[in-house]
Amino acid sequence: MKLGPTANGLKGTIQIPADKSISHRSIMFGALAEGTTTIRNFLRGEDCFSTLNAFRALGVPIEDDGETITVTGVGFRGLKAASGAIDVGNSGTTIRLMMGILAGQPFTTTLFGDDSLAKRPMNRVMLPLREMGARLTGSSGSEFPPITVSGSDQLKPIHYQLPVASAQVKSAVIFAALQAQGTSTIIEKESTRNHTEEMIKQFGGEISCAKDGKTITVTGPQTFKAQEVTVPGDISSAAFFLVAAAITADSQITLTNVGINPSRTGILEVMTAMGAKLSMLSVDQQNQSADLEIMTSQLQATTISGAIIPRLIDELPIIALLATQATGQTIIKDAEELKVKETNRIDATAEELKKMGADITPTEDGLIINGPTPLQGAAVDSRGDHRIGMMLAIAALIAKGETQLQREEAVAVSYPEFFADLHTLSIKGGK
Ligand code: SPQ
Repeated sequence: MKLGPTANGLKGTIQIPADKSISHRSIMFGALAEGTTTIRNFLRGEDCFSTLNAFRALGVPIEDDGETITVTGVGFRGLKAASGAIDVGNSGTTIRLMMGILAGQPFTTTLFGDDSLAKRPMNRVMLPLREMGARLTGSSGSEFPPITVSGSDQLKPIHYQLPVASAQVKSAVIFAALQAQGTSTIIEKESTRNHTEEMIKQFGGEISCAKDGKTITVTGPQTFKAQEVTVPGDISSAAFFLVAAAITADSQITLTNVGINPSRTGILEVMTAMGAKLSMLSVDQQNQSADLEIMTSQLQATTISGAIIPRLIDELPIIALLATQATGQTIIKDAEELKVKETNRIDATAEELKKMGADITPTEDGLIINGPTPLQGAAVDSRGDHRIGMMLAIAALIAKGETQLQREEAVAVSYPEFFADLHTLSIKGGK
């Protein structure tokens, strides 16, 4: 796909698509609840359809009228063995959270995905689930998908200290603990997104989180009651346009209904610290959402490390682009988890942005970026990673000359309307 610089900046208002993490979990909790759950504003991205189809394969009736998803819950004891292996595509969230759910089921399931998923580490989930009594094996004895889960309806509770800061590992262990006999304690390395915990409460279950924010206690077995869920917009998708408006001249945009769960808002803190003219309007505390307004900004470099990293982990590629336009040296560290995402996002970000002239150096656990640096159009590649693809499309807006983006279709994993929204903001001045 050919992309060029914006002529007159970005203007207008768009509604950001639904949160991917919450959309996955709303199908899961709907399936595991008793009664009929309705999901409005479900993310119509490929990853979330992987979860939806996986639960259909496990015997859960799910209707989609194009607007609302209706899940007829079967409860933890109502899932049925699938007739074949389940394809979860590109979705790490689907495979890891489902491993936790399937660990407590008295049948065997095989989960597989695309070439990218086949390289993502699964020991982080398999080890605690084995300790709880489930049998899990990876491809040819490895830790990589396809993963075969032979569950047990006699799971033991666990006391588990997470070796990595990962909401997916935490969630998988929580899903297994909800089916175990007794009380499990899960201790996080750093606090990560808490959508699983929030949804347990929303669906009538119980889970407690100690004041330190890192120690979770959950007692099984539990049952859930069906709910009406409305998914807020995804701050990880909003991030691309927040950065786009901040770094392009003559821009002022508003992104409506963006989720502002505090476990996800690290990007807003970093952008504000860097000098971005960013304001939060119409805050809806009940639904944890707000409209975000942003305009062209003078940016200063910063250092990003420690506890904030899990609160902006998926935004680091687009933050790296932001840093190429900030004055001074930006240092990103403690982000080694980026190496095991859909691509090695440390290498992918550095190598692709270097092709456009950025001064960016990969390190063992992050990136060092010097700015401001003018970018030039180049032939760049999403490498099949949706977040790398969207970051490069935003880079093209400020690059001199034409950018040729390869494998742009990867954006459909989390943001199918991305190019349409980009067009709306660049050409038409908003919907
Ligand atoms: O689902 P997937 O492919 O793992 O998605 C990513 C993404 O960029 O969309 C990561 F590649 O987001 C993860 C996120 O990085 C979604 C997620 C969740 O919904 O629980 C948690 C994070 O992953 P992790 O490994 O830190 O738990």
